[in-house]
Amino acid sequence: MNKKWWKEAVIYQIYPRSFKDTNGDGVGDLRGIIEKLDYIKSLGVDVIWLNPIYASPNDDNGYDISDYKAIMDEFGTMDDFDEMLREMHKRNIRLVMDLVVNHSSDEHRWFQESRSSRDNPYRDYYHWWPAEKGKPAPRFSFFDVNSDAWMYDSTTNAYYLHYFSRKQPDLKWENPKVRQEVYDIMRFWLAKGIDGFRMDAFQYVSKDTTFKPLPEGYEKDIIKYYGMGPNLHEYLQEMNREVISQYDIMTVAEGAGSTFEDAISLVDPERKELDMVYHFEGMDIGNGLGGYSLKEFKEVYSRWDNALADKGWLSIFLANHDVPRMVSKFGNDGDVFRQASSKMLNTFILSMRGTPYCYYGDELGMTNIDFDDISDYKDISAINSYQAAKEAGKDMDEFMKKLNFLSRDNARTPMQWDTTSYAGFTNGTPWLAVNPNFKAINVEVENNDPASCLNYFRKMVQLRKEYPVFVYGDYELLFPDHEQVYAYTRELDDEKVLVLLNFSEKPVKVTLPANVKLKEVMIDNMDDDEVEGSDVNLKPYQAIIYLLL
Ligand code: TEU
Ligand code: CA
Repeated sequence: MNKKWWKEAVIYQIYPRSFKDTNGDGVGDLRGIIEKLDYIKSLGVDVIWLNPIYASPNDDNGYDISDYKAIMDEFGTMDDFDEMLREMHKRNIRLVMDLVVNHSSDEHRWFQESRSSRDNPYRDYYHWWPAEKGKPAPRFSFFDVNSDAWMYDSTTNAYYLHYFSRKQPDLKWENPKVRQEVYDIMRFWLAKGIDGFRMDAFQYVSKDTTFKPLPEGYEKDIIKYYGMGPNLHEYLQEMNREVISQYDIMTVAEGAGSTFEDAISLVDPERKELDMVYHFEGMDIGNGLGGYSLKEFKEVYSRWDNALADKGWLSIFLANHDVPRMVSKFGNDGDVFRQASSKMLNTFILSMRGTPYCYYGDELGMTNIDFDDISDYKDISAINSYQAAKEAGKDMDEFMKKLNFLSRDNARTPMQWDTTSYAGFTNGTPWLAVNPNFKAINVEVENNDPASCLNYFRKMVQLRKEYPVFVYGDYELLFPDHEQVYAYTRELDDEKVLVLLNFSEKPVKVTLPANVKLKEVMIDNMDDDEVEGSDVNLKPYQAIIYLLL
């Protein structure tokens, strides 16, 4: 058992635009985060991961960076940043920043130079395809209306590559100067004392620069064709040698390739690359509108746990800024079951092997928002996919239903602090609508209610901290075919616990195997466990953890 602080940590993810606005412009800011640090500390979490706060024209809310060493004006100043970091460290909270270097903004100085002439010294910082060679073979773009990742630029009669929006040109990692620029950016923030990086879209940075045609249907398996390019490991090992290994930091890759071998290769400590990965398989479950299968959910989490049991480390999360709210997707956000199911899901996240991530607001049981008009949405991916669906003559009712459920804006609505206007997020007009349910779901109300989602979350974090079995213990799945209950044990030395989670709105009885002997309840989201011999009766969405004999 290889102990590490980042394995024992609980991470709290903040989408800064939506957390707390202190100057009335409707946009969250760094001073807002400073103001709320005592609240964050009260959750018991150890690390904050901040979505990008660098200078950006905000085509993709900060994931399009025009200056990696400056703070976005709307978010504050470098002095605010320095103060924020100091205040975090004072409270023993570490800071992990987003490192977005698969692409920059087209407004970054490098790109401005690069596009200005074919012999500019920065030309080779990006991928250019001279038009006299003909149109490059098609490449799918995540955010482009035309789904075309090659954008024609008349200044030099050439196409540039952008996997994301056309304002996010891909950096050319094959150029060693680009890599040195990235290391320089990393050192700049590390010198300030930050504690790690979340590496955005990192699996895509290395490319086969011949850009040959891809087989038909490749876009259905994009990670296989775009991910884990030929030199990725070489770049990571270089980055580790030159930067990462010089500091006591954590590094987490967004995306894990398309096989377990890929995932392990990124985080096998012997290879000296990164510390942990997160995969999309768990998050992609239930992306249809018909709900999801618990059996599949259990199978996916168990398979990933097994694959990384001996080497490497996983991130455990059910939500982030790119997907729906956890309780709306995997729980039940109706009035009756919202609280129970949200506590149940947090019990899951905080009792699995891997580092748990709590997305801001999920400690309160915040839900999806119900937008019905395209003008309500702010996310470039929503707006462009709407445009594309319309042009393709798709069924727009169906499209809007899907968007309503899956849109990234669902998870980006302002944090709900109290019952005053706009949930206490701002004195001005919020950049994105506040969820109308804020009067019931907010920090102030939940602080005062011992049975709230918030207070349960705090209790569950404390439990994880108290018992290392939750961090390091072996995981074993029980009843793999059960369609309502997710049950597993965690075991470390002579400590063994049983986690029972009813994922359904129906009561259910589980009969424990003869070798599982209950000692005592460690936590129960209903404070009411019902045991008869070897049977445990679970209420709808009940979550109980038992210490075993
Ligand atoms: O997202 C990248 C990402 O998650 C997807 O493109 C992913 O590769 C795809 O869904 C696989 O199915 C990151 C950020 O999280 C996101 O907010 C940014 O918009 C994006 O990068 C661009 O920087
Ligand atoms: Ca503000």
